[in-house]
Amino acid sequence: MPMPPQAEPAKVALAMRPLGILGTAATARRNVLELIPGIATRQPIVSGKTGLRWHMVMDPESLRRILKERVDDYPKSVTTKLILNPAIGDSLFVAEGAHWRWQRRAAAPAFAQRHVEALGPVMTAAAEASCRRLAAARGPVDVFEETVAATFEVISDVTFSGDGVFDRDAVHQSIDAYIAQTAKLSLMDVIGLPAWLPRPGRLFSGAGIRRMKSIADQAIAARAQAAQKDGPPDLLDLLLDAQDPETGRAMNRAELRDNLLTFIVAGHETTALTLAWALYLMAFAPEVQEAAAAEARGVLQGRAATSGDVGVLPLTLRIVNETLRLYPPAAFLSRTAQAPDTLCGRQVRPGDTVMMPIYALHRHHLLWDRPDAFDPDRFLTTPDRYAFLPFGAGPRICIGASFALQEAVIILATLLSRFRFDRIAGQSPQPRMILTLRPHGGVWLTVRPRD
Ligand code: MNH
Repeated sequence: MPMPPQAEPAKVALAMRPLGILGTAATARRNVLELIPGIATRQPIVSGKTGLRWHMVMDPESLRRILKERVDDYPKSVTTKLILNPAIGDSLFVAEGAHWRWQRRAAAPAFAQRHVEALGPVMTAAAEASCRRLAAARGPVDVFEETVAATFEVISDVTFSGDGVFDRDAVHQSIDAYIAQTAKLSLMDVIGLPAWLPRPGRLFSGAGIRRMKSIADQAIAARAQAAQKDGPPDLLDLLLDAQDPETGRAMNRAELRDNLLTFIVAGHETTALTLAWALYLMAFAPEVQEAAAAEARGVLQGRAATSGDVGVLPLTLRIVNETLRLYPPAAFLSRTAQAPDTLCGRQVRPGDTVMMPIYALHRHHLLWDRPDAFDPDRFLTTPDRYAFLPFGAGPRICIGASFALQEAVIILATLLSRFRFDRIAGQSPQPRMILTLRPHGGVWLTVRPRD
């Protein structure tokens, strides 16, 4: 049955009036994104005080200053580190200064274009496996659950490929439990809500994390002892060989493990979300889905996509970019200012929290035409560099961006070439931020094979 057309895909109800401290706490528990004032999509900066002084910055020039020109004055927020430290130590994602720099230099070659391309077959195999699961499904499918399965397969294969000791399910469960337990409280701290307000789940048990670490440790030890392994080098091989080109320092076992876990945590749910929101948008805009399916079928002729196809699937890539604009998985980045500064004429003091609500930046009325509408063709022209920040920018830009884009295009094109995805009446995912921007309620779609 045809669905009545809807003007805009799912969006967050931004705050239309000041929330006060208790209102802020209640909202933060439900959905951190609802703390963003509606005016953040119309003004370049919004400042306030909820215990701490904070600024939400949506002005591209100021974002360039924070992320690039004065990056040392704006380290990642204290809270970001508190949340992530127990799981991933002082790895690449959270380290600062010299300790960050040498890890970045050491890890960079592993994410160079030719290595990412060499990992293509793992992504193609995951796309094939996903097609097999979808072909066997009866009735509605939560495609987010499916894309998480696919991207977790990719990330575990490229980190611990061929290691029997690596227990995928156990690691996956530990990560999920950790995120569920720690995430919601995080933003309450970022905006400086008083400590007496109850935080959900503060007293989480570290058992899951200890288990995850010990599984990774065993896999690393096994690999370090193993003789030559078959196939192209994976991320573990590359990190085992990695050295800081300037100092020659290599990673010790704990640093290796923390960084591999960082890649697993940072690299699978984000890409799964991109794919799930993209499939939701395809069901929402069937004409775009038909065009993308035609593109994929023309290029692939029945086979699954490979890294070599990414350059000849331009509509698929535009869809991925437009999905990252409307539903950026990292919807909210934050920093703690170290030095006095002026942003958009506002005074910033040391200790102020500087938030970059990527969700609001990507739907800003001064930067985008019809910002809430789904229109992949807006990416026929390149947007302002600092108006589109799904992967951040500057020296701390996502190290896995081209890995993620290649993976998303390979899996999306393969799925669209073989299946049609349709909405189900009454089912619409709500974007909610729990560390990442997730579809609350899942993305339930009907999935039908194409002849
Ligand atoms: Mn990723 C940093 C988004 C996929 C590993 N990632 C970042 C940042 C954003 C981001 C935004 C910068 C955060 C900040 O400045 O505060 N990452 C994404 C998105 C996807 C993604 C939207 C998928 C889509 N990321 C991946 C993949 C990997 C990965 C895949 C690895 C396999 N990301 C990282 C690491 C960092 C990072 C590591 C930290 C880099 C640094 O600080 O030097």
